[in-house]
Amino acid sequence: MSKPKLISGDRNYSSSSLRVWLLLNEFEITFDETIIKLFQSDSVEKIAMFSPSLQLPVFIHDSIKVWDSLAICEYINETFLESRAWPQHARKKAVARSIANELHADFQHFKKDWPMNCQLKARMKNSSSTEKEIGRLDAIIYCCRNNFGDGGIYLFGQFSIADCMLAPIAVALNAYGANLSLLSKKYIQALLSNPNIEWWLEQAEKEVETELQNINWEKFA
Ligand SMILES: N[C@@H](CCC(=O)N[C@@H](CS)C(=O)NCC(=O)O)C(=O)O
Repeated sequence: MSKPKLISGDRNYSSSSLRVWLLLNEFEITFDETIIKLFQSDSVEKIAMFSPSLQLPVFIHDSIKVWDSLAICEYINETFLESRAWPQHARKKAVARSIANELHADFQHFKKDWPMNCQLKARMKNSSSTEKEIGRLDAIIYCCRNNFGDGGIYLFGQFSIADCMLAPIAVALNAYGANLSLLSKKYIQALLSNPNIEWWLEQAEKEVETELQNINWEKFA
């Protein structure tokens, strides 16, 4: 099988790229990577060379191009992993897929108000809509760990695509000091101690931060 290529955004900001990158690294799939810096005057032009949606990540394998993080994770799961990236049990798998899709499609207030920025340690102001979504995120983590977490530290015990989808959200929840249940906090600490995520965060720390407008945050004293 030929070596695939991932086109991703910079480590500090590209939440969707983290999801795919994490899956590839966790399952030790060899790949080449090109990183395009987001929020620059030429970012769109550079992304357009690879991505029909004008968004990253994009995954290129043989003559196949896949975009959108969850679609890429599914492609990797089918093509490289013989479906090992979802839980094997039908009930667990059904819930894991529901969670992954929900994390991908919903939480618009949270994603806007609490965007992943690996370099920030801040206390974010909450709107009631964001607060409600954080409550739902807490419930998702709590229920998965409580009902399906046996046999490992991840949402469904063993590492799965659901953890990839949650990873950038976990970075934000942790960085911005979300009020969560103990079980959810423990999971987030375990996920953020994953060596691949630690490596990503170290790399993000080294990137030059882009001046972003409209992020309403107060640095911890
Ligand atoms: N649904 C897409 C969302 C991708 C997305 O929002 N990508 C951002 C980076 S994380 C992007 O490419 N932004 C560049 C832009 O919008 O100009 C996915 O999950 O892959």
